[in-house]
Amino acid sequence: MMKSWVEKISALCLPARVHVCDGSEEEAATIASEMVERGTFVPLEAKKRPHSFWCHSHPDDVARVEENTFICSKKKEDAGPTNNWKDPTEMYAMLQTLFHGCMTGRTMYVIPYCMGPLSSPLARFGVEITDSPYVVLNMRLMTRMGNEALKLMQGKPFVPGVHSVGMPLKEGQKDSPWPCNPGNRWIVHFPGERSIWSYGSGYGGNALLGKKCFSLRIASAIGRDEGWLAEHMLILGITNPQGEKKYIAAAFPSACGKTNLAMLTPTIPGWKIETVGDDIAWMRFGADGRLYAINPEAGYFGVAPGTSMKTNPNAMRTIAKNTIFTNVALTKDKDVWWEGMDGSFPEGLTSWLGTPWDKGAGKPAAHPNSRFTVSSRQCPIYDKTAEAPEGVPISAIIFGGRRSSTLPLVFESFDWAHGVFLGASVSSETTAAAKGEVGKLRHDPFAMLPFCGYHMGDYFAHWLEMGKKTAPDKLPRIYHVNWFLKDANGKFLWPGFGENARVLQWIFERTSQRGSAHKTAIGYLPDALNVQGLESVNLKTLLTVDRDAWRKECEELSEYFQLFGEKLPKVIAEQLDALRERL
Ligand code: SAT
Ligand code: MN
Repeated sequence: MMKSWVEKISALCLPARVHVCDGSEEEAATIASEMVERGTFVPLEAKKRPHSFWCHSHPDDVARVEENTFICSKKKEDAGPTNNWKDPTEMYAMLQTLFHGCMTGRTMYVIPYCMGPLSSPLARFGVEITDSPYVVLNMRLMTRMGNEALKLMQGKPFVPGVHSVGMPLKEGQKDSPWPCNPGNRWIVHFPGERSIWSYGSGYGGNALLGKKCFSLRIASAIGRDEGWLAEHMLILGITNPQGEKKYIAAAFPSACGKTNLAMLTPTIPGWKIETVGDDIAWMRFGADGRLYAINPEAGYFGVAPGTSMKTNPNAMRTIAKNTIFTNVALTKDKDVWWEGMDGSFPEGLTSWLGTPWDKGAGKPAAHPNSRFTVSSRQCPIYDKTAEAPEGVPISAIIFGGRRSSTLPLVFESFDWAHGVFLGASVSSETTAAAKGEVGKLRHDPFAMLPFCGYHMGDYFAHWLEMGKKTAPDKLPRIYHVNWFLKDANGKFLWPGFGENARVLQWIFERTSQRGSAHKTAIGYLPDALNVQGLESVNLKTLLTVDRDAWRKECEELSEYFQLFGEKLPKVIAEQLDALRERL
């Protein structure tokens, strides 16, 4: 099946050669040295950061492109109002023209890969065809890729994905270090036949098809059909001083701190956090009626700026070697740098644009969406159970976003349906992870707005259905958090990072029927938080329900929910009515 598909794509894209990736170290080393030769990669100083590379993209190819992302379901109403849609037959015909000869002069790489631990019954296979060696090396870190996956996928279904940078090379034409086609980008999903086509971008989620395209957009559609969940969630293990361990999944929009929370170093004595995943969770009910999660990925594609020994020491240790850095700044002595890294800024920086950086220019040296790509196994707190085939049992699900007001630091839902309503109600200020304005408040239900492969109203309904699959006491409890509240002077009210462990402690205790809380109009709020050793925080402001602001929030939500028309589950509308009543 795979062979004939590869031949068909090769006949369409007309590459100069075809290379089936085995995933070996030798293969990666060869590709990396070719990229050094071509000027895409700069090797970093081996004594400081062994086997690591710096590269920078085309200045217009720096983030996900939501306006060029399509869900081509048979019927428009199945893509819903939050996705771009085109008729699949028309789109397919357009893609045949677009991809015709698009790999001329290039190598076509065939990447067999597995999302999820190789031995997991929850894992799924994919094959990405790409003409980008950068994609090959990133997919090698982000997925289980190569011979092993290829062997296991024999006779099993796989999600085919075709990716091209969209820049064929004419005879004798010199390649550019970051080939792409910013004027002509298409990130296309066919959830019906479960396939992906991506053209014109070489960056992140646009090009690494195992990530958002497969593990969220296509997988969410598979999950709806098969009764499981594909979510934009980190997964962490948390152990209390008595040695009791639980797992928590948390959904935040892109670049809102999932990696930092997943790798958190608690400031409270005796507590321990371990990382299962930092971006995506696939969850289904186990035989015991509990919800189990796996992380389909094998690496982190994390935001670099702001990452430091102070904010995320585990991430800093993870990226000490074998890491690809994209769009960060390069130091004189061939190491990497970004805004928010420890210490003073080094002289003689090369900016993410590849040019000498002038401190006075008022522009950051690293792009705000610059990233590191690294294998999970290098994380010093990588959870031993992260590779467990059956996944880990989830005790709590957290939703959150960047909100400067209204949403308190933490609150708990009354029950599953109310929790689903909280997920549907998430809004967050936009970040540099997607092309477009930064800092603008937008609705981002379940942090899945750019990643849901079908109608968002049906997605809400699917979540509600999931809650009926087991006994209520077996369901994870659902929370909403907001680390980003600001005071009147625009200063953050909560210190965040390692101190977020205090909030996780309350959640941990609540799921053990211990933490105390009082009922409010919006949910259960903590009676108290462990703030021992924390310098003056205004807990009162962090844990209040501002009724006027919440009434406005309801008006806002009521207007937003109209977008889903008939597809808005009645339960969600009722939850909103009930909230209004309580206010
Ligand atoms: O570029 S990615 O989609 O992988 C990053 C993100 O937006 O979460
Ligand atoms: Mn993400």
